Amino acid sequence: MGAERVSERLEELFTLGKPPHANRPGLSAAEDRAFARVAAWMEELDMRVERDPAANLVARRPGTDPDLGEVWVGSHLDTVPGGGRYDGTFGVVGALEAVEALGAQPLPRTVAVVAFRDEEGSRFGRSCFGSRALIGRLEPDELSATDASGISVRDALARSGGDPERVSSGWLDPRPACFLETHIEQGPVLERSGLPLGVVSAIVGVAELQVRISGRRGHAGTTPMDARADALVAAAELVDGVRALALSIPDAVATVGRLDAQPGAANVIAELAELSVDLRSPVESDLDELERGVRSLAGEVAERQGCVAEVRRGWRSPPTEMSPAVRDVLAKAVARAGYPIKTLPSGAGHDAAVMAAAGIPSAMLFVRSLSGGVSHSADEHSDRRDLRAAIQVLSVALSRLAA
Ligand code: HGY
Ligand code: MN
Ligand code: MN
Repeated sequence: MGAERVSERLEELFTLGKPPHANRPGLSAAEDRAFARVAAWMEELDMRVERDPAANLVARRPGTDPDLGEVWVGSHLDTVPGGGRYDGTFGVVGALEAVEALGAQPLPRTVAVVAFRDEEGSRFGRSCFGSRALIGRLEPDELSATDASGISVRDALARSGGDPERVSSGWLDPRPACFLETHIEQGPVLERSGLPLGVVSAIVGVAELQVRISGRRGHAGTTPMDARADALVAAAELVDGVRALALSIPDAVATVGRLDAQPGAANVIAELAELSVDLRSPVESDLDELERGVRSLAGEVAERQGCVAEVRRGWRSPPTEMSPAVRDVLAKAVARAGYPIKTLPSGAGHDAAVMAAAGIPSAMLFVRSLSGGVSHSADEHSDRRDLRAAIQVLSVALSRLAA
């Protein structure tokens, strides 16, 4: 029971998407398989399992007083390409374990375990699809966005059992009383501190941009160097400039994770370069400065190379404080389990930031990531004893919040 079963389940889900690492893109058949397995585990707990219009899973352990706001706990089941065993997945599988550890004690509030769809956003370019849909924050063009093979969110959502006609309206009624998410830290702080658990103070602000640089296609051999409009050269200058911009702002980070050049032939000058730019800062004004900087830089480098740049914002989540009241319940549960209380910010984005943005008091419990905190990698690893500690603390916190 407990951490042993959680580790087995994490391993089983890990193999659902072409090992040797996890590949469960949002709204994909692999993510669907993970959702089906988790739904079965929820049903084994006699929970009332529902799928909402975003194809999120919500499983309820009924409380004795249905008029009281529900306590929600959960995370996501999708992964980045080549992801690990724990990111998101532990937050759902561990939550089920924590609910089971509640036993049969009657609690006034219903406890709901939620698995959100497509938190990573790797496939369609926007993060937290499932939780944003829940709170009614999808972008106007969200359903028409397509993946690299031209499949739209609308079609993928329908295939995954969601309802494209109802997904844009939001359905946060009745509103949960609070939301808890347990997640691996994905960083080195807890490991360096020698601590198994941490309570998150705030979640970093994230802005996801897409940059499109248009140049002029030409022959690699016959086009003089001073007669080119090379989109890939402009993109290369932009990648370097984005890095320099982040280095100039304390605590900011910026990443160009994807760069596609067309036509992508060795002997043709690139006519088009498309880049993803992921910007993060714990300070809202710095996130604004980062975004302004990227926009002006894109224009400059494009002009220098005789190209044209377009910058589009995919999604933005402001820096988000966690609820002091819910954090305090978590902290007391950590202390009661005999661990020091370590508070730390999250450099990763999470569904908890979306829930908090909707005004739902939210908090996060971090589990130590080992190996320097490596994540978004098959090398992601957390110790079974730390998982056990997180499940124990989460269960105590749930029993307090549902009382
Ligand atoms: O990118 C993130 O911070 C999260 O893993 N989606
Ligand atoms: Mn992630
Ligand atoms: Mn995650």
